[in-house]
Amino acid sequence: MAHTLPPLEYNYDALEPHIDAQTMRLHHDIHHNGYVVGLNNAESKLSEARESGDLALTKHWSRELAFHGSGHFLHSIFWKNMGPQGGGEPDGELEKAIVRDFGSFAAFKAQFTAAANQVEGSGWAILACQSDLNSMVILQSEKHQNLTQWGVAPLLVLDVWEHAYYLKYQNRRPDYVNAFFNVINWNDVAERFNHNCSC
Ligand code: MN3
Repeated sequence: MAHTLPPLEYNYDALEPHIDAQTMRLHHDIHHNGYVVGLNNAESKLSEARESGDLALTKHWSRELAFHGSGHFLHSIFWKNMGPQGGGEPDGELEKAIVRDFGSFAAFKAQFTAAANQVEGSGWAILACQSDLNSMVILQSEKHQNLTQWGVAPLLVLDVWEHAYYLKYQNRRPDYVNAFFNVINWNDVAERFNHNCSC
């Protein structure tokens, strides 16, 4: 079944001044849509290969499947992780788990910020729960699919590809990362935590 671009649940300018409308429009409508098209294409090519029995390009299409699939799934979370009423700090069970696993919200924020700022090239900072450990972990990914652990469920993801911030922030990725904390929709993060984490 073909994947489709999920609509933004707020206006392009809803995250101003932290993330500008032009960046949101290009990022969602063009970049994210590119991953949806790429994922559908990879799935279709693999389906054709199974039918024909010609599996010579399986490595190529598996790489495409991982890259575009991870791009699609991470962006789908990213848009919902943000909102016009965002910012502040989490509460409830999510807050307790953050304090348990990282020491304090401030310590979590410092590590997540460093992870985002130190991604080499294009990638993401990711707060995830690791079901095998019953705990949360902060990961980096390069591109969309490299450097992950198996078994994690992403809860909070921050895109640090240049397309996510360059129009407004140019080379100042740390300013963009700081601004992201003003638009985090902690309710969405808490819902993912309650749904995915047994920890
Ligand atoms: Mn992106």
